[in-house]
Amino acid sequence: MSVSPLSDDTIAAIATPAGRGAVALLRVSGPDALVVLRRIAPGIGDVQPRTQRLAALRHPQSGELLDRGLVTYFAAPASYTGEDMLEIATHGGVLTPQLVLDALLAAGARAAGPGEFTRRAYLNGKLDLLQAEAVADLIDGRSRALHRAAVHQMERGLSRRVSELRDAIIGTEALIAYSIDFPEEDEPPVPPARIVASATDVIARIDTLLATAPEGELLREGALTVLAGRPNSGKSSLFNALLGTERAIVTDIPGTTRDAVEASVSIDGYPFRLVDTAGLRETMDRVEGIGIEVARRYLAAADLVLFCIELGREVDADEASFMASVDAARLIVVRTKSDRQPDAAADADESATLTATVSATTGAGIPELRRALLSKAFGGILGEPGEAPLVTRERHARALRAARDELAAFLAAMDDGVPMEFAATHLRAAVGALEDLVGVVSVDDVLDRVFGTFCVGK
Ligand SMILES: Nc1nc2c(ncn2[C@@H]2O[C@H](COP(=O)(O)OP(=O)(O)OP(=O)(O)O)[C@@H](O)[C@H]2O)c(=O)[nH]1
Ligand SMILES: [Mg+2]
Repeated sequence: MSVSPLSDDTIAAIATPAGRGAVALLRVSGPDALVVLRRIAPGIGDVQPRTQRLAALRHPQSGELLDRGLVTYFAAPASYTGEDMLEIATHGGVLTPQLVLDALLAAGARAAGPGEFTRRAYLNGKLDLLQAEAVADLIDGRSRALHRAAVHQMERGLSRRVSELRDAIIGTEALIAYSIDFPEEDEPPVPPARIVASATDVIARIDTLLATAPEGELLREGALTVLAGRPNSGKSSLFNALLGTERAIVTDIPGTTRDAVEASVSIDGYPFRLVDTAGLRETMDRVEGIGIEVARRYLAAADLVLFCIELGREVDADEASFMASVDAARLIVVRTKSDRQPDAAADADESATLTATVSATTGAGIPELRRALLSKAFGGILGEPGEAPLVTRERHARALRAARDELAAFLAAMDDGVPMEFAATHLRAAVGALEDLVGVVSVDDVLDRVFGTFCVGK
């Protein structure tokens, strides 16, 4: 963990969102927290750490009474940031918290930037970088699955796993150092095969973690699931059935949906972004043509494509070529309106393509389709969040891949007969990549990226 001198200024922010509410919370952190407090609450008297005091909050210059608030003081280092901190609960609303913040600024505090409290917590060793990101995910997360992953990460699940990998590589370095120290021995004290096996094992463990990355990253935005198919094939009806509300317009007129309609839905706590689109066909209608263009753009970005074809209708050449153009891992063919064809069976599935048969009208097949969506989008990590660490950010995947590449380069160098002490520079680099990931060494631009997206007051 990095050690840095404590900040010399004192920051303040409103930590709760603006708007009507019973209570708002302001936070102050830094060496002058108590000085600032005494200027806005001159009558507060003796302030003990971790006890609350009701205080009259006043503007330090005019002395005007702004509110009565509940003040809690946390003495450094036993606080969220590791610095002297105040939490001041005032009445909510738009004006009161803002006036109290103005008073804090007039009393010598500086307005905090986004994520600055958590940044200080990180710099003071209260959190590592992965935990700080988990705080952001807890705040931003909209799905239960991301929430579970974030709680697990805040409890150091991922940090612990990465530290174990780092320790294993350092162990391999130690084996090498030991071998180099005994150059005269006939038999090397540590067989090279053992060193190779140890590095190979770490690669396998990194790969296990990396395998969660594509799905882990989907937890944040949701799996983009695009409904496509010919006009009138039942896309909007299916969209509504999956959402459980009549969101998209349904008529028997082909070409009803003109623009893409997007909605978020959670299936068993896993997030999906469902998109209903204009039916795909050749058209002279300009508006419909633009809608079809939009549909194609969504399709290019889709994580999953639900391709709708009425049950019992022959698949035509355009549909066949569309299906061939989407890779099977992303494609689910949905045979729709099954209630109209009680006797028809979906064609035998000759390809690897997954087929579902549904009726939006009766709801038949919808639970099965939801399960298919879930396992296609999140199959690799279902049930994982909260139990095993997940890679939920591109930053994590990049660092793990860098570490993996260095380990592979180490093995290749060993294979080429490069002297161990030179090959070992790759191990150092692999350790460095993992340390960047947890934030053992702090690189300013990494910090800016991590904390820049926070809200003020966190
Ligand atoms: N019986 C029955 N009719 C359905 C079902 N799903 C859709 N329909 C009917 O099929 C017609 C077209 O449905 P939509 O959902 O608007 O089809 P679409 O693919 O969105 O059509 P466009 O937006 O024009 O491309 C409507 O008359 C729906 O009532 C179903 O499961 N059963
Ligand atoms: Mg439609």
